[in-house]
Amino acid sequence: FEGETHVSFKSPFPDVEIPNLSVYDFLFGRVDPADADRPALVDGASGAVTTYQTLVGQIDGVAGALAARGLAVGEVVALHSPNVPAFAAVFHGILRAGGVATTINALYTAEDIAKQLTDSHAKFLFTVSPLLPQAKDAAARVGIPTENVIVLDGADGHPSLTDLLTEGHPAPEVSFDPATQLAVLPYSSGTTGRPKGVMLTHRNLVANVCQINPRMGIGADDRLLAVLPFFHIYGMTVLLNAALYNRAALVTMPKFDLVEFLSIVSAQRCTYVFIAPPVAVALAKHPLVDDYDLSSVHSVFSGAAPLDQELGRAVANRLGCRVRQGYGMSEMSPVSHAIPFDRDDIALDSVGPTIANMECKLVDPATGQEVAYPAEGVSAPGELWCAGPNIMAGYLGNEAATAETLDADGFLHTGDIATVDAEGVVTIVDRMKELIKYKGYQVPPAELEALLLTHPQIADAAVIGVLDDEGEEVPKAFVVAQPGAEDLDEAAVIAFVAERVSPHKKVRRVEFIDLVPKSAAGKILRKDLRAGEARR
Ligand code: AYL
Repeated sequence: FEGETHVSFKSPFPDVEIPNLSVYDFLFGRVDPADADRPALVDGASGAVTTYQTLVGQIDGVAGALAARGLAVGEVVALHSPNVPAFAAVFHGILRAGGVATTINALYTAEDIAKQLTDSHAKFLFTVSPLLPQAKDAAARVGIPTENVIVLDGADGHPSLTDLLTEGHPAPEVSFDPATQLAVLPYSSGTTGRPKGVMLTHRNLVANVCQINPRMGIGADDRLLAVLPFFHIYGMTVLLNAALYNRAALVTMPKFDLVEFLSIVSAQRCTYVFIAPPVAVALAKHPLVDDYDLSSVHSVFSGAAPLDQELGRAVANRLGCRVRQGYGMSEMSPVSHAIPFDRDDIALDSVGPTIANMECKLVDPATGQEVAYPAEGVSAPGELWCAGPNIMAGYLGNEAATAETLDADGFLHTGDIATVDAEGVVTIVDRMKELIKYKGYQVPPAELEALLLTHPQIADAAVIGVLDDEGEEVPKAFVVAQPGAEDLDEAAVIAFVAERVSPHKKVRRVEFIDLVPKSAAGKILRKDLRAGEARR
């Protein structure tokens, strides 16, 4: 057969060297004295600056305080906070002490938090006072004592970050192998089921910064707008780690609000703005944008969900800046593809070439055959499989899910359908896995389906992502009502879910059906539900 050879494709870029260092040694092992007074973090709202020297002092202090409280190498610490400057000190302090940071979505309910604390075996929980009610509730459920719940900005009965730092413990001497030692445990539902702990090593995180760095064009004079959450892998690697590696400044915003966003970008003279696609809609279309001086911005970078080409172009034209797109997955630390900053010729609806040190293939999900790499033009579509030094070690305590996702040759099966052109530029064309993305956040349908089934008037349910009028993905529930359930309507189903989940996981569309389509093995046939949507 044709196409049996030369089916996998390597990054078009030369391999980069990945130093065998811990994340701390890689980022902060040598801070040039000339960089010590540069701003590392700027609080967007107040303008308060944390310099590199101050940051490193705080990281050491947090590491020392955790070690003094008995944290051992490999133990897990949860970090539950929106983007505030102190996030960086705590995150890197945990890693500096040899701890593993499990970052928790700031939107989560107490139940979501408790699940992650239990699954990850977290010993400490860092949070902020506005999130304390749900954090406290979760900590109590899993038995984390009050003195181990540290509230960054302080709260009665809890240690604060200032308390930890004034104890003045030096950073502990720890030794571990960066290639195997876990650094972080973000949660992702992957291709199927509930959220799982994604085991990323120090090497995974160091590698991904080295792999993307030559393509991002981040310099020490850049001021990056950090509204994308550091608790999610996009913010963690592309903002927190890549920016600090380059001695750039991170301008933090705890949550998105258009007016605040525009004011901060303009007042702080941000140069590089990182967004998910819904923000691009506002930047391209909202009249308010004209009221602000955004001339400092040279680049907008979008990732986490598909960017529409026209929309990307409209942002570039309106702001007079570059627009680029990246693609990846928590399980890849996360970036595998990005349009390089210095390439204006690559279509904006593509995700660019494969980054350095990676190899990919496309596999036809129907036949399991590898799709031939095109001599010219564009390949047939196939599931994107990726291998490289940024691929996770596996899912925590879940060998079955790990084996389903990571094959014996080291390829991660992304669950996304892509094509590749003769130059190696990849375009994501579809998603075959269950996962729904709402504003770039993960929504695992399995979680919503299980919740819907707890409703006494619901006999069966299936959830998929559908596009709303703006072309944004939203969760839709297909519901089979119990016989005689007369007052169960769309509003009732939406309200039932909304009362029990964090806002990004709300069901936003409901359709009543007679039977959920299932395979002989009982698997929901999401393809059939999606095909029904497409026919409307
Ligand atoms: P997770 N286009 C289409 N789908 C995308 C894109 C994109 N550009 N980026 C992410 N996805 C979807 O773990 C895709 O289905 O990581 C993928 O499997 O929350 C899933 O989101 C992974 O969701 C960057 C900046 C990557 C961000 C990221 C995304 C991290 C999101 C590279 O430069």
